[in-house]
Amino acid sequence: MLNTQELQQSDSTHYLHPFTDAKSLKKKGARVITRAEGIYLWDSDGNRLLDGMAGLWCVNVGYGRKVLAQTAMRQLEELPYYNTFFQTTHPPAVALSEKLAELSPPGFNRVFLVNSGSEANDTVLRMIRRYWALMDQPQRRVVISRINAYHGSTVASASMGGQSFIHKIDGLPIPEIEHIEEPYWYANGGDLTPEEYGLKTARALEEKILELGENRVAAFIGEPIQGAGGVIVPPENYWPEIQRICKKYRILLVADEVICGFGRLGEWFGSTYYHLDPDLMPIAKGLSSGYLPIGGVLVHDRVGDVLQEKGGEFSHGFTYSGHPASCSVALENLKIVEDEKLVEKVKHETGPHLKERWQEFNSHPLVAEVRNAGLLGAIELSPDKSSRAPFPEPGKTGYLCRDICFKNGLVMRSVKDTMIISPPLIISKEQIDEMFELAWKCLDQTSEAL
Ligand code: PXG
Repeated sequence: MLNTQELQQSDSTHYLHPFTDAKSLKKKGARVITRAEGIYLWDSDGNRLLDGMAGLWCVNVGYGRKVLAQTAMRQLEELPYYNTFFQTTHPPAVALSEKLAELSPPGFNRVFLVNSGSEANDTVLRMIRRYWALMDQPQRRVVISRINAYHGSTVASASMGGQSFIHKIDGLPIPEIEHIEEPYWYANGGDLTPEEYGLKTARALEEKILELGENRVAAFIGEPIQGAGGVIVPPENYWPEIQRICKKYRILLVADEVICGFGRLGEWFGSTYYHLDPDLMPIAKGLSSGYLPIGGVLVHDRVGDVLQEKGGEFSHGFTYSGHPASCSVALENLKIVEDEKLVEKVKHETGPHLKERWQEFNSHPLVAEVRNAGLLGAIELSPDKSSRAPFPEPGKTGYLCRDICFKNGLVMRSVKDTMIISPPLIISKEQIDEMFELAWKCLDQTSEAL
């Protein structure tokens, strides 16, 4: 086995990292993670880290689940691969689809399986357009999304995403994708109350629909809580108003459940948490807790019946759609979530405990706002608590704090100057306390360093 330095050397020579400045990484050398157990990671020098991000918002059942490894092994021995194209199926794809129909809100009886959240959202775009073509309204092609949304990194999903630094690179978005203001009261709400701002940002959807012409609009897409954008918990009245507008203009509502799905908010779906009635729900991450890549689009009967009954081929799919090993592992992962009552645990035990502890950050001099829901949390850092003022160099303090967290054995991510967490759903109350105390210490050290 190579030592840390050799690994870093080889890594920077041969491996191009996602969302990374390769030049600066070459100077520093990548952090090398070698093993994990429960909510903890270990690096190649033996340092332990509390993983406050569950990998990338995905390792919901925690690390080291032997049963998931054994399930993959058994499936790989029995049927390592077969496709689900050309009128073929296999037991793992059938079993997982049936299970997802059982766990999903009423009316969601079908799923289209893919390998990631990005593929799920590309599928969403094509499915929406196929639906409207079958409904004899092919001119309904525009999808409305939000500034600072994250829906993936493929061309279509990045177009639906609303991060301008991503769009700039490639001349995105592709045509017929529009963006409206996000419900980010802390950063953009100014003197409005959160409720006034919630209504304003939701009404932006109606304005956009009227501007485009209602018969051109196919769908609205949003994450129940924006994750990568900075754990943006919308004002209470935001989603009810969005839902009302979608129903009024009969446009499809797509709830991107890639992060919020499978218990993150103490419900099986973020849509349930917000009492939404979506038409499509892209899923990934917590579906398999990241043990193998898999995603999907959950389809409400309102859309699924049309796709099935009207006939004709949906010319879309991936070699590994419904991969047998991924399906088997996802199914076993969902069994763990059910058997260990992880969704209920987040709702009644760890979610409320995190909320209580997280509120304490309000008294920290560097913190201007805290937000949380279920096992998602955000801390807004500011040089002036009372005015919610940004730092003169946005993002620098967040980076500083993130590096201090790593040094202290905590993975807490920064999005500009917002610190965010999304720990594994197995985290205990005592471990939440440990995470909180570590985070507090890191905020203190950040203050001192400033
Ligand atoms: N939708 C949402 C809401 C996501 O958060 C995707 C789709 C795309 O999923 P895939 O599996 O294609 O990555 C995501 C992914 C970050 C970060 O830095 C977030 C994601 C991925 C990578 C990094 O917060 N979210």
